[in-house]
Amino acid sequence: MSNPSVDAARLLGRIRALGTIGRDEEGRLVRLAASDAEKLGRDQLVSWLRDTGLEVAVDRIGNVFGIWMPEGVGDKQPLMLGSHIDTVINAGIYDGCYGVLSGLEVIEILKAEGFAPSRPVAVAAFTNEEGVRYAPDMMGSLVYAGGLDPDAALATVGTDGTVLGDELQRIGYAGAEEPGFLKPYAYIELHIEQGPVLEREGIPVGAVQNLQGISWQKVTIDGDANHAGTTPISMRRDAGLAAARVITFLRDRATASNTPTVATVGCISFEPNAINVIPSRASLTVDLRDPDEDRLKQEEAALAVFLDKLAAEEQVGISVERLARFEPVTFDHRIVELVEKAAHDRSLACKRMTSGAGHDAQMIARIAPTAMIFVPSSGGISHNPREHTADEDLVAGANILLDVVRQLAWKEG
Ligand code: HGY
Ligand code: MN
Ligand code: MN
Repeated sequence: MSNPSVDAARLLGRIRALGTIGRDEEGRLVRLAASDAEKLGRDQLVSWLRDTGLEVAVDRIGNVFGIWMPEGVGDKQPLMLGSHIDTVINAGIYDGCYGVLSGLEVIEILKAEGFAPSRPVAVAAFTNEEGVRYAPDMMGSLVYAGGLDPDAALATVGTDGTVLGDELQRIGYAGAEEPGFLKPYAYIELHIEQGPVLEREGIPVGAVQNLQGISWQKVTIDGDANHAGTTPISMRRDAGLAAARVITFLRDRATASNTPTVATVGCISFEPNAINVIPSRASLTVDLRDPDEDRLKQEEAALAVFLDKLAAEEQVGISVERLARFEPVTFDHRIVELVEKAAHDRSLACKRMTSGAGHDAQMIARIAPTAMIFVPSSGGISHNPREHTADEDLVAGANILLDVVRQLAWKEG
């Protein structure tokens, strides 16, 4: 069987085209889950899925599937590819979209080449992978994998006060299928690395063997509003100061730890948020990650102890709400080895690695053998409009996905 390759122009063209959809008035890419902007992206994807002759299905949490179901294989579990097309705020154009569009491209090229699959092949775009509007992240794939009740997920209230289920109805993507309706034979996700490792080592392909644990918490600090000019420092119950101490505590601890632990305060807000008023309330989010579950638990425990101490010292009230918690995941070594072999057969260097970012693969690994393929991120930058991957790396990654899919799901036509 000849070694087909993807249609580079078609794949790159679709990535760029999807990247133009969901821009705000400042030109930023903001395709938040179940928003009007994301609806436009979903509609474009569905149009491409239909143009490729795939059956389109949408489940109750809005996960979108394009399914290739040739004659005679309908009784087999499908091989599933995919990722997500929702984005963060002011995003790059590759995160998630690259994996969905490469999955579509792989199916399209194999159909065109006349291959007869031994099983159906589906490409998925999972709802709310980013978790920016509705927590937790990877929500659509988590529900799909049975890790979160669909009705509970649909009832989630977003940072903007909207309810996910209402928004999915409103944009026309509250589907009928029960999440989990297709039980994958295996799942492979192609994604940009979003970190600096592959580029720094000059390696074009990452065979992702595991993914680190994630802990998301919202911390609310309550002090007293008071006059910025008249209130002596000794009399202040300053929620803003306390919030700043949380941020420096997390950074100092991560820096001193000599471990892969990372900590991020990505959101912070003050009330009443006035230049001459000592903040009465500070709300902040804490994102802790570590490949080792015990260490991640230790970091969570250390933060809890620090918050108690801080509350006493600053005479503030502190409450914590858990937003997401996912343990580290190890992927299927057989698929990881297929990725390595596919890279070798195309004379591409390949490195086994850990994913620092969360991905839908982390959830689907609960119900099927799963692995990921990474390609380099220029400067290790992601969740940023400067996110970039060289065209040749994008095409090489899609060809690795193509080869792994052929290994897993095809007999020659
Ligand atoms: O948070 C993450 O790692 C992913 O981008 N949702
Ligand atoms: Mn992603
Ligand atoms: Mn992301």
